[in-house]
Amino acid sequence: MRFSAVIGVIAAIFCLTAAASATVIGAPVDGQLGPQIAATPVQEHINDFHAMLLWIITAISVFVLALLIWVIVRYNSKTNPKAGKFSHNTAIEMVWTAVPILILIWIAVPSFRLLYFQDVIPEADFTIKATGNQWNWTYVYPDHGGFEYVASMVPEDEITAWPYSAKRLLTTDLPVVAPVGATVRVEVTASDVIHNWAMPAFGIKMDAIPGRLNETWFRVEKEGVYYGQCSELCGLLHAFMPIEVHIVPQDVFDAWVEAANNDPYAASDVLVAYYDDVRDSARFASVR
Ligand SMILES: [Cu+2]
Repeated sequence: MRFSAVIGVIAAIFCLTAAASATVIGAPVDGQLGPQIAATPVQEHINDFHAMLLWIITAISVFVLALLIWVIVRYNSKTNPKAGKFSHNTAIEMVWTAVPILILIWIAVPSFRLLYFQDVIPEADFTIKATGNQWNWTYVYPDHGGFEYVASMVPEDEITAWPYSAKRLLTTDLPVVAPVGATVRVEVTASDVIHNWAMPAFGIKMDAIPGRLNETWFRVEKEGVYYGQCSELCGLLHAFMPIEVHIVPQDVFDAWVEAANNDPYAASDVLVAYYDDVRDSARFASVR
């Protein structure tokens, strides 16, 4: 996992420079290789599986390349002027049938295990319903009084004045908020055409289909801001309906829920106040 460690360090450096207030964890990084840093157990498993596949395909590619070079060097018309007349070798044919089957079984076992791990939702603490619209997301918190709001992308000219850390094409005016360590079930659907609720750091890419309710889940152990995007081509402004998730301590979440039940469109003030607090105490600590 040295590869993901490198990504982690890059992400950490990025966070240090970008975090004016809220800590951005789940976001793309300039020059990034490989997937985003894993924020959920699902994405951790995906990263492990990805690393395993990378070793396997590298070994196969190197082996095939070596065979090709050997054949080119050893059996060209100069070094091997008199070609052999045989056309079968039972032993080698059995090997080249059996070995790929064994490799596929070796891949299939962890692959199916991962698939079920993603698919079977553990006992959830609460549910968030995400509905894709052309071109924004509607969120409902049915277990917290059923408040509802529409999250739209913050336009580029408003990014610099945004009250907490904001990223071009990724920040939404109202984020999804969840407490740290909570198991959250996400119900995903759409109102018009097919969209996709995708959060790279969570290992989620779930189709949002009109008339159908898909389910997925996440559990994030690290407080911070995570970004995703619609990942199913849904029309003209497909690239401009991002997803922003804030993972906050339980008491901040409770305060946000209370505020959202009064007015979801003003509830972000709770987050702004919290990030200001964190920033001030960080400053205070560094002064001391
Ligand atoms: Cu889309």
